[in-house]
Amino acid sequence: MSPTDTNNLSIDNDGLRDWLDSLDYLLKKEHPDQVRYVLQQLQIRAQESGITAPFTYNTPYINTIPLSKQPAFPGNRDIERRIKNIIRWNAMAMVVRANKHEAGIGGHISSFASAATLYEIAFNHFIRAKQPDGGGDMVYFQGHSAPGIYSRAFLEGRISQDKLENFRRELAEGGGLSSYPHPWLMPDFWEFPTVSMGLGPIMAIYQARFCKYLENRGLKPVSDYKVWAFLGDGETDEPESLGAITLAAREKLDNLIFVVNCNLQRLDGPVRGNGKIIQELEALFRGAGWNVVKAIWGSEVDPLLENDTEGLLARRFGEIVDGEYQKYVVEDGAYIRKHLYGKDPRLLAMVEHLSDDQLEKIRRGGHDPEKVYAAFNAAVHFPGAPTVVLAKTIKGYGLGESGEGKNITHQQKKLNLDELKEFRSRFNIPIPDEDIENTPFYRPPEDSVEIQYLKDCRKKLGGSIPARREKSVPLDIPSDELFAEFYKGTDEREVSTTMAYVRILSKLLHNAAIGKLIVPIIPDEARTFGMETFFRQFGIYASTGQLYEPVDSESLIYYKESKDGQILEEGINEAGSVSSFIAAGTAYSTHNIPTIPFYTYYSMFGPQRIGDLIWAAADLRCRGFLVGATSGRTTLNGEGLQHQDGHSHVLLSTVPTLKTYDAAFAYEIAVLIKDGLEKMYTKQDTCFYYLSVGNENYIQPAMPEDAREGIIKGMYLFSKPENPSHLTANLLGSGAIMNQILGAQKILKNDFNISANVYSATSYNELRREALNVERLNMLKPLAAQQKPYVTALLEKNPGVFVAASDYMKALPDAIRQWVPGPMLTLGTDGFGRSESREALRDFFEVDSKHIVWAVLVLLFRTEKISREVLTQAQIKLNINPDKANPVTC
Ligand SMILES: Cc1ncc(C[n+]2csc(CCOP(=O)(O)OP(=O)(O)O)c2C)c(N)n1
Ligand SMILES: [Mg+2]
Repeated sequence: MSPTDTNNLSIDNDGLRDWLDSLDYLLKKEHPDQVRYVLQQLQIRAQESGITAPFTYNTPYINTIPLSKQPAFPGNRDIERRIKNIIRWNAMAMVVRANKHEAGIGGHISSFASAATLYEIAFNHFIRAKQPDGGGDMVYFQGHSAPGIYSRAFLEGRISQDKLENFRRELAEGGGLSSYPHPWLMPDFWEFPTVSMGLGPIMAIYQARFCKYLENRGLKPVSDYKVWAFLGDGETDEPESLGAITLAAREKLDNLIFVVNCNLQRLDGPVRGNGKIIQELEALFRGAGWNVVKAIWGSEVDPLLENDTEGLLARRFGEIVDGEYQKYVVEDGAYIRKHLYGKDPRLLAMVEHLSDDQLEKIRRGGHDPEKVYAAFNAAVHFPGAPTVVLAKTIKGYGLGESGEGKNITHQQKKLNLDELKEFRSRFNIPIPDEDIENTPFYRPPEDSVEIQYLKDCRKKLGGSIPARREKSVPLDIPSDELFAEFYKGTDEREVSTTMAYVRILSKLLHNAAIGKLIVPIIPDEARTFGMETFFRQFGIYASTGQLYEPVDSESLIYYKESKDGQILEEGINEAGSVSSFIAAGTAYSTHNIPTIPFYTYYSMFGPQRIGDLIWAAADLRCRGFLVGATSGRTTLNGEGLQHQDGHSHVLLSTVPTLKTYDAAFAYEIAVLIKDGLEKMYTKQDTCFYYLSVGNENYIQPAMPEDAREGIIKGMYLFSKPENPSHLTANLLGSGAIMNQILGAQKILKNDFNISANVYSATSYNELRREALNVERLNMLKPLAAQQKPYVTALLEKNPGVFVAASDYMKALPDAIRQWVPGPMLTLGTDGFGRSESREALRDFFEVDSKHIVWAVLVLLFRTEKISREVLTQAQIKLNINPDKANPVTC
C-alpha cells in the first residue's frame, strides 16, 4: 500500500481496530479533557517523528452536536411550525405583492425562505429585547432577509397591514417599509444596517468588543448579553466578513455569535460549487480560535449515523462537493439514492429501508428546529470564545419547482398561480383557492394560539425586536473655560493644528464631567500625531491587562496597556477602527451610554479606504468626531502619491449627516469641537463631524471677534485691510494654505497696492448645503420673500474679485461658486501627490502665495481694473511660467 493511498485503509488495517477500541475505552472511562489530552500527546509524539498529516481544522461533515448531547426542545414544535409557516407566507406575499404593484421594485423571497427556522428559533427562544437601562442582545439581521423580519413584526402586531403593503414604497401615503435594515429610514425599528455585505459581520465583532470595553471600564454592568450576526455564506467572501475574526477570538468575545446561513448559493450560483463552504469556514474559524458548531443534517440522519459503525456515511458526506449537494435539492429521491448512496453497496444497504420520498425529505440542519435550537444553545453557553453556527439550508426553501435550490432563485420575485397554491398547501396556510391569486396577507386572530404563543415568547425575552432607542441622556458640555487658551492664540509659538487638536482632546479627556465618556481611537498612528503621551495617562485598552513589562517602562510615556484603558489602539486596521468608531458613536442608542468617539487617522485612509463604513455610520445615526490628520495634499509633503490627501473633503461631502471642516487655526478647532459636542450630545442632533488637521507648524492667531458663528457656518472674515486702497480683492483660504493666502495678501499690498480681505473658509460643504437649502426654498416658494444664502450675504459686503485656495481639489471651493457675488478663480490640488518639500509642492500645484497673487491680478485684468502692462510686468516679477507642467496630468 502506498503511504498516501488512504482509500485502501480499512478498519481492520494496521491495528486501527485496536486503536479505536482503546479510544472507546477512554471515552467511556475518562473525562473529555483527559481524552483530549491523550489525543494531543499522540499528536505531539507523531509530529516529533515527522508525521503531521492526520490533524486538520476540519471535523467530519456531520453535526457538531451528536444526538446524545442534544438538549430537549423546550418549545411547542407544532405551534412554532405554524407560526413560522405564516411568517414565511407573509414574507413571500410582501415581495410578490410589491412587484405586482410596481414591476421591478425588487425584494427577496428565497434568502429568508432558507433562514426562517434560524430566525424563528432565535426569536422564540434566545434573543433578549432591548431594555431601558441599556441591556439587551444586539442583532445584525441579514439585510435581504428583511421581509421575514417585517412579517414577524406584523404577526406581533407591531407593523400594520398597510405598511406591509408598502414594502419598498416608503413614499406611499402613510409610509412604507424600507428595503433593508436602515436606522435612518426606520429609526425606532432597525438598529444596524447590514446590506452592504461584509459590514454587518465586522461591525458586530467590534460591537461585541466595545461591549466588553464598556464593562471593563466600568461604564456598563457586566452582563451576558449577546451580539448576534446573521449572514450569508456568499457574504463570507467579503474581506470584511472574515478579516477581523482573529480579533474576536483573541479578545475572547464569548458575547458574539455568528450565524452563517449556508444555503450554498449566492446571487449567481453556488458559493463553492467545487468545494464545501461549510468545511472551508469551519477551518478558518477554528483556526482563528472560534467555537464552531455545524448544523448540517436534520434528525432523519441521526439513526443512519447511529448504525454507521465504520464512519462510511460521514466520509461519503465529506466527499460530495456543494455543487452536487445543490443538485440533490432539485432532483428526486431515486437520484439521491443513486448518486449519494450508490457509491458503495454498504451505503445503499444503510438506506434500503427508506423510500425514495423519505430520502428526498431528509432535511438539512438549518431547517430542523431541534438542531438549530441545539446549536444556538451551545453557542450562548460557550465560555471564552465567540461561536459561529454554520447551518446548512436550502435557498428558496418551499418555493418548490419555481425556485428551490435553482441558480435563479435569488432573483425570484414573482410566483404564478400554481406555485402560490403549492406554497400555500405545503405550509398549510388557510387561504382558499379563490383568494390565492391576490396573495393576501394572513394574520390569525389576536386570541389565536399562534399569536398568543409568539407574544408570550417575546414577553419572556423582554419585548419585541428589532427596536432602536432614539434618544439618550443629554450631556453637559464643558464651558468656554476649557477652550479659552485656544481662542487666545499662541503668540510667537509655532504649533500645528494637529498639536492644538491633541491638546484639546487631552483637556477633554481630563474633564471631570465627560472625560470618561470619550473614546480615543487610533490605528497605529499615535506617535505620528503626537498622541503617545496618552498611552500612560489614559491607558491602552487590553482586556487581559498588561502581561509583560514594556520595553519602555522606565520612560514617562511608556506603552501602558490596562484592562480599564481608555484608548482603543486598533493597529493597522482602518476598517476595524471605524467599526469601533461606529460602536462608540452609536452607544447612545445601543447601550444608552453617550460615549464620544474621536477617531484620529491618516486622512488619506479615511473615505478613500473605508467610505462604505462611513456611509453606514451615517445610516446608523452615528455621532462623534472623525479627525483626518496629516491632511492636505501639499501640507503632508514627503509622503507622496499614496499618502497625500487632497480629496477627503470632496468624498465626504456625499455623506448627508456629516459636517466636514478644514480648519486653518487652533481656535477654529476649539469652536468646532465645542459646537459639535453641544449639537450631538446636548441637543442630540443626528450628525457627526469630520475635521482635517495638518502637521505644519505656524503661529496660531487669536480668534477675531464675532468669528464663532461663521466658523460653524463655514466662513467668516478673518482680516480686513485697515486703509483699503482703491484696488481690492477677496481671498478665501482654508487649512494650512491659509498661510499662503496671508502671504499673498501681503504681496498684493506691498508690491501692487491692492487691498485684500481674507476670509477663512472652514467648510465649503456646509456653505453649499445651506445655500442649496435656501435656493430650494426660493424655488418652491417664488412668491414668498426670497432668502439670500449665508455665503452670498457675507461676501457681498466686500464686492470685487474672489480667489479661493485650499489644499484640496478645486471642486471643493467651486462648490459655492454660483453664490459668490463676483468673478472667482479657484486654486487647488487636483492630481496625484508626490514627495517633495512643501514649498516645491505648492508651486507645483499652484496654490502658493505667488499663484494666488497672480490669480487676483488675472481677475482684475479681466474686469479691466488693471492694464495689460501691469499684468505682464507682474508675470515677470512673480516668475509665473505659462508653460508650466499641468499637475493634474503629470
Ligand atoms: C457589498 C455588496 N455587494 C453586492 C451586493 C448584492 N447582493 C445582495 S444579496 C447577494 C447574494 C448574497 O448571497 P449570500 O450571502 O449567500 O446570501 P443568501 O441570500 O444566499 O442567504 C448579493 C451579491 C450587496 N448587497 N453588497
Ligand atoms: Mg447563500
